[in-house]
Amino acid sequence: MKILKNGALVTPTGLRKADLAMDNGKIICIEENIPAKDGDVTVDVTGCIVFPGFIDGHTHLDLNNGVTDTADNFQTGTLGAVCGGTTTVIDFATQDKGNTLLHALDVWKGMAEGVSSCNYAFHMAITDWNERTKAEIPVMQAEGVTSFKAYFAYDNLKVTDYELLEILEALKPIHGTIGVHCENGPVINELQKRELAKGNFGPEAHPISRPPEVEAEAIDRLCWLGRLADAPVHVVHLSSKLGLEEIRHARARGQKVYAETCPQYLLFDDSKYSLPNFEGAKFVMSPPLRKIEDVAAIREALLNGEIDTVSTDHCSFHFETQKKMGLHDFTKIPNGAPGVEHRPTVMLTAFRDSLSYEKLAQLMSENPAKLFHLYPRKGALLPGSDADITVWDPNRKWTISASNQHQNVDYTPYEGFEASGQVKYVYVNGVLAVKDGQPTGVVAGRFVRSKT
Ligand code: DUC
Ligand code: ZN
Ligand code: ZN
Repeated sequence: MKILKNGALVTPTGLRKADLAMDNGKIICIEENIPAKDGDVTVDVTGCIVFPGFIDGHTHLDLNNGVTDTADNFQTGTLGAVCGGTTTVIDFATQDKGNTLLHALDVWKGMAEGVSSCNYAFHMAITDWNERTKAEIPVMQAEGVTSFKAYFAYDNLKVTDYELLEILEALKPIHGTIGVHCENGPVINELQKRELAKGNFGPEAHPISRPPEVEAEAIDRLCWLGRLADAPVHVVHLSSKLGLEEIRHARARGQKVYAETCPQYLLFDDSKYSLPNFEGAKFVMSPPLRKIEDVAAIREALLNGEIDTVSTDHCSFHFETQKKMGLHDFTKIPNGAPGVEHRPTVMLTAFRDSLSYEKLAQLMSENPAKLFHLYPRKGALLPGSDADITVWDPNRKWTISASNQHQNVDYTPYEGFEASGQVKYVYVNGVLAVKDGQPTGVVAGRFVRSKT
């Protein structure tokens, strides 16, 4: 057995000073003063906070966006994840048009298997809705995939409103979850053309072509379709005050609406797009960064308990060789930014005075585990749960930089961020994967089946 001694444990019932014993990949017990027997390994974690391993419910690893591949594949992305304290990523397996969901799942499992330093589960992105796809919904459930994704934007990915209604209805018998990318794609296509016609080719035009109204309109549409289907809905990467107001309206009329946001929408505003030397391209993601008032509104919603999960939308592209594909046309800048390695550090630092450790554990571990049907196997320090554990030393100071990150990308949006605290140990299925912030070299990640 391994015994973590004298930590402050973030348990589902609150912070508790205790020891934690693990064996065979599971948490065995949590008690004061667990005695060590012959052969047991004890690790003193005095002064540290012991979290259930963090879960990033929104990553895009090994994704081809139609033009280029993400900088991070499963090997590098999960290495970055685990070094930052994330023990499970939930990535998006994406259906090819004309192909099956099962095929997409096989492809994504093949990319992740044997190379992942943290655990992985999948959301299945539905891009081709038809009778065959519909018949595969129970097949996905049997395969351990109960969470789905749909897009209202991106011509190659998006479904129609009526298709989304049918998808919501088809997921009800399996109690599936669906996260939706809420932006009005056809309107964005035209707004982009307008900006280009005006001679606006730089990253500053990106947020103008995707204003908050196109997010709010799509959130509103999703909510009404959810009501028509009598089904809960999940808004991913909420970025704007207008979008938040639509969620409030739907909740006020009694609907179940889950909301995810990401650290970038809590920390940065759209002034980043005016950085010199094309640096704004580093922040070209969709939805875009918003105005200061939006950042304040999303922060307030986080503190009020209106946000369920904080994940990253990690979708990394190198600045020099990939982001610069859009040097003369902002619509050609690959959309997305890295974040999987730094979310826990950034959140635990930025909100250390305003959110409790318990609340941060809910946002980054417990709630994604519950929403995506992995709880209590994941997302909790409880006897019987998987031994996915992140030991956080709140007293270490360090500075985030591309030069000290493990994810495979030539920049980080958090360059220069002064962190209060650092990941000390990370256990993945009971195996020590990170020591003093550095990887041990063990590749212990496994596919995690979700179960409704
Ligand atoms: N937006 C998405 O919808 N997906 C990946 C990256 C991004 O910026
Ligand atoms: Zn999205
Ligand atoms: Zn995404």
